Amino acid sequence: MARPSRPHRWIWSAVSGVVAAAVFLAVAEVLVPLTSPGGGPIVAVGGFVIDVVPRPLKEFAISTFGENDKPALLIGLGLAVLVAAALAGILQYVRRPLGVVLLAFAGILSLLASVTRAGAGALSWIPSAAGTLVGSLVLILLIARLRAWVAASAEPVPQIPENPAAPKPTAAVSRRVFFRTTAVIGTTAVLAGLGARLISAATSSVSAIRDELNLPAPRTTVTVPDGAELGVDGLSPLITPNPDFYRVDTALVVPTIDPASWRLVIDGMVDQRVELSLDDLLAMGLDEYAITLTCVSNEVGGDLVGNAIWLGIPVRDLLAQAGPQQGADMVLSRSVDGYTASTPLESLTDDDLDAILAVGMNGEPLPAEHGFPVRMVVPGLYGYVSATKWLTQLTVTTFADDEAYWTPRGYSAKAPIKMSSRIDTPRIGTPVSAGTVPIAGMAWAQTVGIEQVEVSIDDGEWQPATLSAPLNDDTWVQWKLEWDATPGTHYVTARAVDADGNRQIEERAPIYPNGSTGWQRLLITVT
Ligand SMILES: Nc1nc2c(c(=O)[nH]1)N[C@H]1C(S)=C(S)[C@@H](COP(=O)(O)O)O[C@H]1N2
Ligand SMILES: [Mo]
Repeated sequence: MARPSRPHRWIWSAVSGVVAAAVFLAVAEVLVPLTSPGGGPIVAVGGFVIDVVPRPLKEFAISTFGENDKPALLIGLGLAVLVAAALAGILQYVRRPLGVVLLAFAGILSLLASVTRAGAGALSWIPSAAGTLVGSLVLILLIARLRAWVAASAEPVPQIPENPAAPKPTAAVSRRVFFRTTAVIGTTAVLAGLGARLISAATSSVSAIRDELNLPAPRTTVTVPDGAELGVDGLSPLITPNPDFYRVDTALVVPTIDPASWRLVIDGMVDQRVELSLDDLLAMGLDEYAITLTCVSNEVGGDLVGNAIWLGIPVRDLLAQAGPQQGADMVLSRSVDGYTASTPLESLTDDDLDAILAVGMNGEPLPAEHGFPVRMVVPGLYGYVSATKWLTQLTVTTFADDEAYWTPRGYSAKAPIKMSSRIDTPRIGTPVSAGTVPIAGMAWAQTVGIEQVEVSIDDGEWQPATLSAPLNDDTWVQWKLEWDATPGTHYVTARAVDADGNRQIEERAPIYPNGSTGWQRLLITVT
């Protein structure tokens, strides 16, 4: 029996650290459903990271990973935990009790993230605290066993036991003890952690409740006019199906809200604080509204824009119940996860603007990722200043006194959507055959409407495109132009004009701080 060589000791101490971290997470996972239903240490730390990462990094994450930005964050976080855990094991081996100190430090960070999270309860500290305690004990135990094994390996292998009654543990025995302890604890942690996860997923009944929720029929519906779809291959549909609708938010896990206990509070500078249940809201009567939602992070030509038929109630009717007071100029809408948006009060009280609280999206209750049970949608304002999902509070206030989630992060407090147009087909990198090729796309100027879209080939004369029949001024329209494509490479550029006669801005602007501008220009190969 050889003494474990140095690399082996590094490896087994690192493994001990990883097992201790697994125990930490498993203990936390088991306790989360009992103590902090909003989510445990992983969600809290992930949420904390999302809130503190510098803006450019967040933009990089959205542009690199898109809709997968959250899985990417979780994988990154997982790798960081793995490295720190291995390090804690090695530290504990070479210099007791440094490994436990590192683990406790991580535990305190996760505890702080857990208790400061929006929606944290009085018991939210328990999973982190218990995980730290049990994880530390496991780390101490495993490293002690590893040391015993290493020490036993240093002894010469006894040929004839001098005192058979009390044999010293041999290297083989200590090795077995270490492996067995590590394997039993590691397996138990993985099974307990996964089991707790599965049970809580199976018993979280909100998706079942959502499936069964029967929303009242709308009093008025949206009529799609003839000619609203141009029927060009590769062109986005007029109404974006829910599964294809872009998703942007800071929520690492989608908040789950039981509609039976959901309340909307309207407070702040109001004559009377109002509190409504979902039934109160539904009893006000529902109507359908077609509104195109756009994200401030949408680059020229990007896909962070979608159009839905929302089922909802005008915000102005709700605000009227509370009575906004003189001097107020902003409504801070708040989500259950702490996210906030600042919307000009006048946009929400304007009789001619369909700012709504939506409960339905394209014929079904709001999908969980899109804000179930209630979200806000305001035509003409970027999502980050208007479209709060998982809504729970509307506070009437002023821009001078309050700011929303993105404001201290540098984005404008007020942000109307900028008119834009997009080429959906042909696509860059997908050559087309010479002959008649439809060029087609979408254009939007919410609240004003699109008057015209023009296309230029190889920077030549601007040609008017055919527009689809608009649903209303708050939604995008489709456009197309038949192009007599000749072999070679060609630049295709599109620009829009709104119903007020304003032309889409040519100058390129980045999404920061209040939305991109510029004309989309594609190089297309014709064969
Ligand atoms: N609670 C919450 N609501 C939110 C956000 C968020 O991060 N949290 N993001 C906003 C942004 S930036 C946009 S563009 C829209 C996107 O809505 P969608 O995900 O339904 O497309 O939601 C808005 N509402
Ligand atoms: Mo957004």
